[in-house]
Amino acid sequence: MKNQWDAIWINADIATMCQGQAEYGALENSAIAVSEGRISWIGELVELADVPEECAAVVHDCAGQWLSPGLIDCHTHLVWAGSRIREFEMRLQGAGYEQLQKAGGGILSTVQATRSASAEDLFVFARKRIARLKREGITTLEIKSGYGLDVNTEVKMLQVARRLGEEDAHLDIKTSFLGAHALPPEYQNNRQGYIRLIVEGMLPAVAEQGLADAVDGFCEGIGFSPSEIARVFTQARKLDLPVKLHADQLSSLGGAALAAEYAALSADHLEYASEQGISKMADSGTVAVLLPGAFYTLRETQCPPVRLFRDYGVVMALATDANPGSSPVLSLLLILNMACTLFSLTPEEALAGVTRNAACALGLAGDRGTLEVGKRADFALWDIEHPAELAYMPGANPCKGIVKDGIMRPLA
Ligand code: DI6
Ligand code: FE
Repeated sequence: MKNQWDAIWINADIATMCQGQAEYGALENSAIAVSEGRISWIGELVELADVPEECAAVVHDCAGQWLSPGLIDCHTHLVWAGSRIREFEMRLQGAGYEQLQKAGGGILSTVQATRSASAEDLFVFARKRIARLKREGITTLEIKSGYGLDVNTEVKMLQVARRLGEEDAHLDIKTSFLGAHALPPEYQNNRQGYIRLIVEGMLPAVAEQGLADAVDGFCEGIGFSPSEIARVFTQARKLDLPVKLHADQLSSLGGAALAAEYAALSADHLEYASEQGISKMADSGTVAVLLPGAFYTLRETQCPPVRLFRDYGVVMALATDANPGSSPVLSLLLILNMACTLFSLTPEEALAGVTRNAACALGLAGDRGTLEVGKRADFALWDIEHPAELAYMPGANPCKGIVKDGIMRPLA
């Protein structure tokens, strides 16, 4: 059939990231065809039934470049106002992250600025950050609320995150409601009251307006206890929202096990996760999202238990954790490098962490994260000799283009 496909990319080496095949699921001298935004054919060029011009309406010659699935940043806090530069300087002079938080700085200083900012300002600030991330081949990202801590500002943040996705044809955005991020100043002596506000006020409002794709929490000494998070998660599940958790980042509170009990999509950070918690994550299929940008910024010394994740078959994803305090990182490729250098992931594990496994962490594995027939035609083009280079040379940015929903998009 002539022109059975909308477009085809030929002369590419393709890291499909499909499991159980060659390293990186690699196909050399290959082609990928798309129709109506989905992958309709993928294989070696010699297997094409006809010359490319007869197969598809548009032919793109990749001239030997590599293709990979569009990258996915599955954990960010990209919507915020204000500046934490002073805090950065104070930390360099020895102040601790937890100490600054307890003194009313840290997350709470961003809360104050975010409450005061207009939705329009928040949108403009976040769009600029996203433009930087996108240059490195990102086609899907997640954004959390959590700098509002009152009903109106949490709703405002999530509306901004939704609008960022709606107004950008090159990018899909998933949102997470993170009301349980910190105790706001007006509830300093009323923890139970704040949890009640989340459960009875914020969650129903967010669910009713369809503003969140998942519910997150910060289970930590400076955040919320496992029993407080459990109340939030119970309500989330009642409202049919999946959960995820900032777990065991700075101390071992049993966050990994708690996340698993609620069949969380992911548990994130996990430096202090216990073997028992990891075993439960394996049973519940909860993804371990590792965030080396926060580990690096806070000069942590305890690495996440990568060997145990491998032994138990817990899938590992990677993300920037882009936020103004603990991970002011706007490069996902730098995160690949950090994951290899700091946490000893292999470059292949690192790339799987921002493609196949990041899709799992967002509940999108059936739709994206690997290049195979039927999945979304989201991919990135790279000027590299081998996919390991994506983790090898921070700052190099070899991204030459993005295809989103089957359409070539110029790099910003
Ligand atoms: N863990 C983090 O790494 C960020 N939030 C969280 O729960 C930090 C957010 C911030 O410092 O502004
Ligand atoms: Fe985070």
